[in-house]
Amino acid sequence: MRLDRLLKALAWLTVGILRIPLSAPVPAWADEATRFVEVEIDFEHHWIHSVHPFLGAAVIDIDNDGRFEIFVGGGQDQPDALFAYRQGEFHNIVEGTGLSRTSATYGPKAIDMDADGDTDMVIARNDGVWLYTNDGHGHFAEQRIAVDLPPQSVPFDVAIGDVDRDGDPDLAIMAARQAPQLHIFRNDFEGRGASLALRLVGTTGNRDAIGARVTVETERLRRTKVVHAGSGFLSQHSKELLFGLGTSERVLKLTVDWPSGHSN
Ligand SMILES: [Ca+2]
Ligand SMILES: [Ca+2]
Ligand SMILES: [Ca+2]
Repeated sequence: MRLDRLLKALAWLTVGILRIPLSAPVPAWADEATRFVEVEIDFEHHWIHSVHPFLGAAVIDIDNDGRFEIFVGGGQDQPDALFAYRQGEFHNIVEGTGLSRTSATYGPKAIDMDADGDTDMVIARNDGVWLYTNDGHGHFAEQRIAVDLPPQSVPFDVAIGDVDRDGDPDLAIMAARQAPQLHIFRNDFEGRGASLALRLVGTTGNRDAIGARVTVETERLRRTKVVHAGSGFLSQHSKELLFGLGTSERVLKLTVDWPSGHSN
């Protein structure tokens, strides 16, 4: 190709690339529910060179009102934050929840560890892995999990999956710097409630059903979860949605709102 033709082609490509985000039509499937609006959150991460930077956030409904809150991990000497979206603004409501510490947070995970129907949190911090048990009203009891990690290793993140297929969530902890780096811990919580595991397969939208919203209703409770992709630092939960149902005996209704807009 002659040089002038090559330059013309490059110029056309450049213009084309620049124009794409400005002029591309909104796809037909992108209705109001799938467009994004930027809303500022009042949170600036403290990062110092002696610890690793901010790595994690989690979406959790702390008080079972069907509206999700957002947990944001803090840096060294910085409290974690928990944002509730009310009247078009995010408000930090972490105070009084028992969720915050000032050690650097690497990987927060929202999961009902004891399957009592209230979503708990497991948080990997630079001083260990911590369990926060939810009382169902958004107040959490803190307990350091006795995981046996090699000395000098740092728990960078926690991924959740039912490894032994008994219905409760087990933990995969990535503790970098020392081999072995991956540690699996089985959940043997005594007296746990009933549980339901769902694996969604999309047929008209994305096959992993990422973005699908599932609501389970029993004779005692109503819980909603969303299928997420990626979680924290270099980790990913299993794609099953694990519902803790407490003392429920029957699922009365199960609704799936697919990202395509369809419902079942
Ligand atoms: Ca809520
Ligand atoms: Ca729980
Ligand atoms: Ca299990």
